[in-house]
Formats: sequence, C-alpha cells, structure tokens
Amino acid sequence: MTPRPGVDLLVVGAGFAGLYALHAARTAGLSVRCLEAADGIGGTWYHNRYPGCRCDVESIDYSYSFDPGLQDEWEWSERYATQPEILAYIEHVADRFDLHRDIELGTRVESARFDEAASEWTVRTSGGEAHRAQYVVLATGALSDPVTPDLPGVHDFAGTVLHTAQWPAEEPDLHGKRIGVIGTGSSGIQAVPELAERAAELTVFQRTANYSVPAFNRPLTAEDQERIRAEYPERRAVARRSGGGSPHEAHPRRTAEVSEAERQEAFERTWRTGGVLFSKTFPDQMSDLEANGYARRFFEAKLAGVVEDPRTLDDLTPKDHPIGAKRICTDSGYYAAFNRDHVHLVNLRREPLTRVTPDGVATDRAHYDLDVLVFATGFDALTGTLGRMDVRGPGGATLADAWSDGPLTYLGMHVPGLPNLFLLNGPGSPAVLANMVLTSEQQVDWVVDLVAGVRERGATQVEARADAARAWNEHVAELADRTLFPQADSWYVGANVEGKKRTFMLYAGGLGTYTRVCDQVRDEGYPGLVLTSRAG
Ligand code: NA7
Repeated sequence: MTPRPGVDLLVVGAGFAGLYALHAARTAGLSVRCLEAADGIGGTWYHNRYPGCRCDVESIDYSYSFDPGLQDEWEWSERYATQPEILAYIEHVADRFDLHRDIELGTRVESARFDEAASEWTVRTSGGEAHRAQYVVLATGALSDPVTPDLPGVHDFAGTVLHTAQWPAEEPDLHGKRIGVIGTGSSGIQAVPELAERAAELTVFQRTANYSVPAFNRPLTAEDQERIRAEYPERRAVARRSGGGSPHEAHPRRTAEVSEAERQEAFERTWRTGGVLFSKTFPDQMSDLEANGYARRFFEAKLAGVVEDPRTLDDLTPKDHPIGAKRICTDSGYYAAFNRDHVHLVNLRREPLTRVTPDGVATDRAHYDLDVLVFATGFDALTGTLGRMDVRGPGGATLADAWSDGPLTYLGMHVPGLPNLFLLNGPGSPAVLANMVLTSEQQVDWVVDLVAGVRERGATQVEARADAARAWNEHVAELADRTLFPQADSWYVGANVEGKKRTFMLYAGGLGTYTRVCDQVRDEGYPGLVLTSRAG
C-alpha cells in the first residue's frame, strides 16, 4: 500500500497523554497525526467501564493544567469523578481544541521501522496502512494490556465472563445474578460495592489481601467550585513540585519523632483526605519498615471498626506487604460490603482455586455456583503493550531485544537504538507513581521542546546514548532500593505476569525532582542524547 504523506510527529494512543501530545505538537507548529486502536478516545477511561470505576486522584488535580480557560470552565461534580464523567471531560477537551480531525480511531499500530537515510519512521497499522513520520510518540498507556489468568477450565465456564478493563459499553443485566469476582486490587475493590447492589450472591475470590482507604467522596458544592478556581494556580504549582503530583506535602517530621497523639492526628488527617495520600502521611512511611508499621497498625484499627465477622476481618487484613508497597486502593464501601449477608469472601490462600467449572469456581474445599465471572486481575503494566509492538530501529534492533533483560530507558522517554521515538509514562519515569495527567503534560512539553531543539541545531535525529540509559536505569534502581516498593509482589515489579523479569520499573524520586532533572538535561544541551543530521 502507498504510504500516506509524512507528518512531523505521529502520536500512538489517544488517552490523556496522547491527546495532549497532539495538541502541544500542533501548537508548536508541527504537523501531527494520532492513531488510536479503540473506537473512541480516552485510553484507560474508554476501556475501564466497570461499575464503580473512578480515579484515585481527586478530579480537580487529575485534569489538564495547560490551559487556564479549560481549567476554569470545567466543573467536576464530585471529588472523585466517575469514569463516565472523566470520559465526558476528555471528549470536551478534544472538542474544545478540535483534536478529532487529526485522530484515526480503530487503528492499531502493528509495527514501526526506522529508515536512517530518510530519518523517518514508517508505522504500519492493523488496517494495512503505512504512515510516515519523522518522530513517533508512544502514548500507549502504562496499564493498557489486561491480564486474564489462564485458570484450568476457564474456557468451559458457561456463564458470562467479564474483565474490568474490557467492560462492555452495554453492561449485561447483572441484577439477581450470582457473581464471582477474582482479584482484589483497585479495580476489584471499586467494583465490589456496586456489584453487591446488583447481585443475588456476590463471591469475592481473594489471593492477597490489600490495603484500601475510603475515598470520602462527596459532591462538590458551588462554594467548593469558587474556592477551587481561586486556589487553582497555587494548587497546581504545589502539585508539580510534589512527589505524587497532588497538592500534598508530608508531615515535616519522621513518624517516630512525634508523640503518639500527634502521630494519630496526622494519620487521621490524611485518612480523612481519602485514598492514596494516606501513604504519604510521614516522609519516611514508604522507606522505613518501622515507620510503615505505625501506618499499618492505624489501618488495621480502622478495618477492625468496619468488618463485623472476625474471620472475614482476619482474611481481609493484609499480612505480607508493607502498606503502600502495592498501590493503596481507594474505595467507597468495600469493607462494609462484607457485612452484607449475600457478600462472601473466599480466601484463596486458605482454600486454593483448583479450577473453573461450567457452573462456577471450585476450590479444594468447595464449589461456588456462579452465573457471572468477573476478572479484576490487572495488567501487564508498563511494558506489556510496548513489548507487543514490533518496533525496529536502524540496525534492526527491536524494543523487545533492547528490553530482554528488563526495560532500559533514558529518563523513561528514550530507548537507545530507537532514534526519534519517545515514550510517554514509560518505564523509568514517575508515571503511575504520580498524577498521570501532570506527568503526561511534563513529558510532552519536554519532548516538544526537544524536537524544536533538534531542529534549531540543524539535526534530524535524536537518540539516547546507551551509557546514559544504563546510568539512568541504575539511578532508578537505587532510588527504588531506598523504598519499600520492591518488597511487594506487585505489578510495579512485574510479579503479576509469569516469566516477567522482576524489576521495579518506575522512577521513585517523585514528579518534582524528575521534572528538575529533565529540565537540567535540557538546559545543559541534552548530554544524554546524541543529535545527528541525515548527512551524519
Ligand atoms: P491489580 O492491582 O494488579 O490487582 C489484580 C488483582 O487480581 C490482585 O488482587 C491479584 O492478586 C489478583 N489476581 C491476579 N491473578 C490472579 C489469579 N490467578 N488468581 C487469583 N487472583 C489473581 O489490578 P487492578 O486492575 O485492580 O489495578 C491496577 C491499577 O489500576 C491500580 O493499581 C491503579 O493504579 C489503577 P495478587 O495480589 O497478585 O495476589
């Protein structure tokens, strides 16, 4: 097939990151096109339509900051908006900035080849089309490759099978059904209270007990809206400087340095703020096991105040990882759901799942009859989607080759051997450890600046130096080793995917520090990158 006329920059993925990349590149005067595999924009927020799906970062923070007009005109209805409201916001942004005209939906990228003589990528799609572009931005999402475990008998199940990340736009009628949920991460924990409303019987199959903190969600009032508008500039500035991309600063002292009363007060304050911020109450909570223990005991006391049945309480109490080492979940009534007569918890550590049958799920102790089986079993995070794409650099080096021993990036955005290709929210960046709307804006701005810088210098190609990437990886690993994150078998380390090399894949230094590092690299003339022109 004849290739399309080339563009300066091709964006793959139309979620929060890809849409901003399209807008920012266009604003910088580049010709740009965006390809999206799904039939609609929104990425994560297009696919994850399960009941109860919300972001675990407050919506006023988990929204674009690049345009004050957009920021002022959009009003979130709740602290933590539902998936439909977030998707409506994304559509609003696309309309406001006329993004749709440069987006091709239903177009999955299958391969990309770099032609060094032309300094150009040729990107081939599922529809057999070829797109040429000088630069490619992969904004394919950190949690975009759903995992369904290959349980014995899973294909024999005669009822309805659903995955939280592939929820149909038209939900099948679940009312009065016997529903089973496998998985108690953020998705399962958000879905359970809503599924409990629909189900005749709800059985939750838990392998590892998780920590979940109530969202304390509530509608935002007219006064809230006024206050938010007044505070927005300062709120954003604090969020950009912070570790997690939210306007939150940890207690100034370490956990053990304060009195018991002050400690309880500090925990209570972040607990009532709701959700993931609880893991940031004290500055050492995610780096010191003893400090983490205080937070853990605070959590356990809260849990004991909710769950009535002692055995269920014991099963729901996490035993094997520090609080926050797996991402803390944010819920609205998860634990209380188990006080309802028709909601049951099956502890798979006590009674291992043996097989899925046509009628339900069998453990070594019982058979649970089900009409619907919901997999809330997570994603092949950070590298899953990228690894499946056949991306080859000039020497034929593939992304899969470059990452055979774990992901290798420079600043989380560049891969040695793959010139003119940029990752957004890739391994080695803060990505999912921070507010991903702000991490996306920061990385896109940096990439667009870089493209301008390459052109100003009369170059046509930019590529990470291999030694710079290795040094960055070592730095990322050192930062991770100072934290408790590697101590949990989480998707952060790839433990949820069989055969995946165990390595903590994210930059744990925080968004503020990461931004300063990137800015310094830019101000010093991009020392970790090699710029060349077509002529060499
Ligand atoms: P997660 O957080 O990866 O959770 C997946 C859950 O599924 C977790 O409880 C797993 O137990 C469980 N799981 C996975 N495989 C199995 C099998 N084979 N048997 C039983 N249980 C299983 O995914 P989520 O979608 O909830 O959340 C991902 C992120 O999205 C979240 O952190 C937010 O950032 C948004 P395990 O803990 O591995 O024992």
